[in-house]
Amino acid sequence: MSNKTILVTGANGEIGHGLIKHLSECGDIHIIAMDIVPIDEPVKARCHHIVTGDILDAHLLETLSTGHDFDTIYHLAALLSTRAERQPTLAHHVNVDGTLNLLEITITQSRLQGRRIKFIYPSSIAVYGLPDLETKQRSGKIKEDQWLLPRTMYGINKLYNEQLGRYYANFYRQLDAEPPKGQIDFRGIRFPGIISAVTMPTGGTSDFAPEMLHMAAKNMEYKCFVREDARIPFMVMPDAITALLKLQAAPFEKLTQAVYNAGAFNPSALEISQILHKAFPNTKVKFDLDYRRQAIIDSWPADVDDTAARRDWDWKPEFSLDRAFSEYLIPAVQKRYSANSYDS
Ligand code: AKB
Repeated sequence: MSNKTILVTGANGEIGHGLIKHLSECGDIHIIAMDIVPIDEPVKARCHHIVTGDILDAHLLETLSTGHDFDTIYHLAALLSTRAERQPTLAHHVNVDGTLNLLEITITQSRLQGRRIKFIYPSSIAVYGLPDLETKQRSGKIKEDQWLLPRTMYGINKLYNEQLGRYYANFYRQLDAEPPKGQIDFRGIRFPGIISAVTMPTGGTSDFAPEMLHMAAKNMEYKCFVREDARIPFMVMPDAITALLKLQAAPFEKLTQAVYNAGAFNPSALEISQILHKAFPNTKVKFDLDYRRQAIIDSWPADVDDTAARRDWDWKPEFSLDRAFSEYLIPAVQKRYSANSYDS
């Protein structure tokens, strides 16, 4: 990967931090980073150009597009599931209209450059909607085309954006005399909950796992908003970054679908608390149910079938549940929160 120009939206978010760190270590890549809030200094230092602005500002995006030739766009900016339930109209604007704006500049770029531009999109297990707990327990690993009945605004936005991506890649302006076919190479991953040792997520419903980890490491009691038996798939941030980079690098001809599941492990909330208890004996987790957030978790699959990703672009998580905690999460948070080394 040399002399490429990559645009990352939502650059200051959890995935943005890890992705930009990795991209900046990969060689001669020009990273253009955009976020609605000022980008943190360490991330900024790794980028060639920084834009503080809103993806809803189409004019700003057009100006940005005029000044750069993008090879790939990682569109990470989004309002996550819990936040989106509290502000559904705003979520729809940011998640859908923002994505539409990005797809529009991608089409313009492909026309100007006369080639296909990659659009890498983090979708989510929130696109699924199991009707009840019994069905969830019975259904096992969910395939990409099953239970696409999301019950959250965020899940609806993600599912619709996947369709938008397919449309822009295959059918954009299909009634034109010469439709500009195949100019966007849209590739998506339906991510499970992601756990990072470095950053704390905000606004998600899968946040109970990373919150439990960071609170245990800080020796503080955690009120867990889901039941002990709550179970959804998770992966650690390094694997999420690997997945994005592998999907980006995969040859076009090998991809048999636009959007892929990618799994790693799927512990219950109780199992996570037990692992943490072994590492941090003072861990105090109080299961204090928020039945409305639990209902969202109950509608998400207990596990996903990622056969297609394994076959098409060689997806294989490096971290199993055991390795995730023993080799990455626990040592990293221990280091992070060791005496005087943190401020929150
Ligand atoms: C959320 O909880 O909203 C996200 C997700 C599972 O996409 N982490």
